[in-house]
Amino acid sequence: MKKLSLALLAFASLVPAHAAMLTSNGSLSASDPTYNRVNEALAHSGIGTNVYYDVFYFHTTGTGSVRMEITTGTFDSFITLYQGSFNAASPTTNDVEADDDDGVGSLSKIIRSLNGGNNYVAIVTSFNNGVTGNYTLQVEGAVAAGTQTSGVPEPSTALLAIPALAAICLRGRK
Ligand SMILES: [Ca+2]
Ligand SMILES: [Ca+2]
Repeated sequence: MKKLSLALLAFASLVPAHAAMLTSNGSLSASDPTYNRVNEALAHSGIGTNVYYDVFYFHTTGTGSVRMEITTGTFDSFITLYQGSFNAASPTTNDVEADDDDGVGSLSKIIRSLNGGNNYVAIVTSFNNGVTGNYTLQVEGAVAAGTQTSGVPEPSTALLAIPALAAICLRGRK
């Protein structure tokens, strides 16, 4: 019993103190703004030239790996990570990484080590133009929900923080 407790304590000390999972159930709809998304090479896409998009803000509470994933979706999703701020009129400014299909099926996932204390913006959109549908976005790591930091026209959809420590422990993720 004592050994088990010590082992748990030792393991718990390896988990980042502020590990959290932010979850948002959202949708791309005809009332969302559109823009010309980037491609995975972070250049202007010649395909997704007029895609609906949603904006999510978060900041890092520590340095470490962060997973940004569309875990459920009714369409071929595309996600882009920006550091600092996002401007739909200049989508190649501040873009850090973009992904089309690294998640399940045609869904998107980015896993990237991020420095603590920075503001980030995740843009959820579609691969093709004119696509609408529901999705779930998860952002997991040393993160906290952020607020709008620049003159982005669309209000941020709320990210809900769900205590993820137990889930992280159970799964033994890094
Ligand atoms: Ca939306
Ligand atoms: Ca995709």
